[in-house]
Amino acid sequence: MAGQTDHTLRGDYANIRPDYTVDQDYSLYTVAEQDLWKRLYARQSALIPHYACDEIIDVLASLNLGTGIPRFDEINVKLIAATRWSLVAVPGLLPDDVFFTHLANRRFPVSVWLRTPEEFEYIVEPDIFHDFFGHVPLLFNETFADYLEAYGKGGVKANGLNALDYLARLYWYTVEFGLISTPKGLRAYGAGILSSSGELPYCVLSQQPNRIRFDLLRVMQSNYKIDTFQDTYFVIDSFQELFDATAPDFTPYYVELRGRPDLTAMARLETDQLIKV
Ligand code: HBI
Ligand code: FE
Repeated sequence: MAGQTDHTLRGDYANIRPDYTVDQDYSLYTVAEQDLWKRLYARQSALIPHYACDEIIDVLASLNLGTGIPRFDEINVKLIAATRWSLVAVPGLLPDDVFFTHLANRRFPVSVWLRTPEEFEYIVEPDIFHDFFGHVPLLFNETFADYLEAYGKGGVKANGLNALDYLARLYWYTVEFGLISTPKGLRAYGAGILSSSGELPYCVLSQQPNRIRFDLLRVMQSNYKIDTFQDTYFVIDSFQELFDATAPDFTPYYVELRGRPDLTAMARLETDQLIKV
């Protein structure tokens, strides 16, 4: 999950290492939390076949996450073998520079805590269910895994160029809320969508939101909202397209963006290639 939180952070930051990682102490999860995980998993996996892209459907089937809260070290054996990424346990949201540095080293930060039953339908901050169910499957896709490493390296650089807002938008409209065109129609690949019961059908079926062909500068120019369904989704044709679009050095893009007005999440431009559902 991206987006900053203006209240005190959820999670226990008392025992973090210098890189903000902690240990996943599996014995701390209660029977009630194991049950909540299974209910969350059952709810989302019923929606996945209809609305998620095949890459996610196939990996989820292979990971068998439905039997209980996953053990990071067990998943890491498979993940490292697949794409050389690994999961690191964290207490929750990390400072941008820490987060980017992990991504730049093919480490994905996963929160160790699970939401409360009252948050079954919706949660603002990334809990272990959002991070695992939403983000982990695509880390097994080589092209997306390379994109995310390149994104992290770009983030480390952007930090110095005071361009984090632009990169946060790119993360939001791809990693968190991205859509992809497939022969079966539009499908979701963004983690914020995949872990949401309401937004997963909404993002590909509703007439309400804009759906715009992915354009890097257009994405980085666009604001977003963190606590409602999206007003706009950006649609890629392939993960390769995403990787290629973000391969060049971003410095000239930041110069170009500073000359453009920020756009609201609902904005539409004459130059937008709108996609109808
Ligand atoms: N920290 N643990 C965690 N997970 C995130 O998704 C995350 C973060 N810190 C910063 C952040 N995301 C956003 O600023 C991204 O847009 C970079
Ligand atoms: Fe996320």
